[in-house]
Amino acid sequence: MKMSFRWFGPNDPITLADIRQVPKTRQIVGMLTDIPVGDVWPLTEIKQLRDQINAYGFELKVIESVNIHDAIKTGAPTRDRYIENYIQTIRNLAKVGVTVICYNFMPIFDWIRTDLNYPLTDGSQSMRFDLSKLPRDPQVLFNRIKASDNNLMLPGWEPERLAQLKQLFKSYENVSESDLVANLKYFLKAIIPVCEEVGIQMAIHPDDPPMSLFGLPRIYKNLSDMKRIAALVDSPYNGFTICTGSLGENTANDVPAIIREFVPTGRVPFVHLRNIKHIAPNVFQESAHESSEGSLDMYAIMQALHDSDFNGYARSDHGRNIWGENGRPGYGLYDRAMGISYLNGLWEAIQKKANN
Ligand SMILES: [Mn+2]
Repeated sequence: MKMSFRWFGPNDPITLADIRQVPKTRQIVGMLTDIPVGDVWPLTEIKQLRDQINAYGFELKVIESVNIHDAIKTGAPTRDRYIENYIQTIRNLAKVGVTVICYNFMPIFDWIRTDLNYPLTDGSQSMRFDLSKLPRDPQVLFNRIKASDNNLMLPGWEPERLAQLKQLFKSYENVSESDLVANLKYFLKAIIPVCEEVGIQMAIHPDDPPMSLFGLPRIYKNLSDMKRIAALVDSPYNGFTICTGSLGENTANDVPAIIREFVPTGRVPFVHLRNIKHIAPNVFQESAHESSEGSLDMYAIMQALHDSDFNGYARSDHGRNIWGENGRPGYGLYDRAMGISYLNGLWEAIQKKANN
């Protein structure tokens, strides 16, 4: 397991010098934040990013995310142009040594929470989802999210794109779940041969939360969805990100079992490790990583990864805002760093026990 840390580039209040002090973490999960969704990522900018990251002794092997234009997801006539752009971005990323691209195929919103700075009883703040608090009008949710982003760009909530929210929703009006699957297949059929050629594994991220909201279709919610996606293009380059939090948000999902079934297939190059606490049906909040703090058994999850010989990239996922840090919701420094130490501790113990 190669532990990594997600970094949002030079505008991230967390610096590479900060991250360098997190033990046993030598990978940066990077992205370019200033490229409009659908445009080609220029090679010069990618090289610049890699050089910045290398200068601090980190590797850049994983990109999260290269987001997918809605024309591809809706199957609009313009999609081929955006797929061509995506292929060029894949080629450019391969040139600097990237081997994994995390992406998602969620309509309009990358992820949804109803509260980004929910006060926990210990004085920290975390993200929370409560279905009963979801406004009927997505614009109201967007305004609420914008108002609580601590003035930091939130991935997947780009104001330029979401300014056209009504129009975006209209473009999905006739897109059913099976249409969305067919559109994913069309996209994968076009890009996976290039991925095979240049050695980049695609890793789709689960829907977050794994349920339909605002009437939008969702296609990566559970194990059977994974089997369906895997069969669309039968190639190890058509891979998955297993996000323990996103999948764990549905209590019916057995996350260690999903790991045990899918990691041995070689289709999982990237894992997001976080805990969530179920409060009531359709109400959860993001907790500290420790098993005792949430509803997921992180020890069982790490054991499942170990037993499946997981050798890919992992990162601690969303943390709380603690110790007065006013960071990007989910992406502060302190709690993610503590999460890494905990996860590395579990991993070391599991490894030593197995080798005895
Ligand atoms: Mn995730």
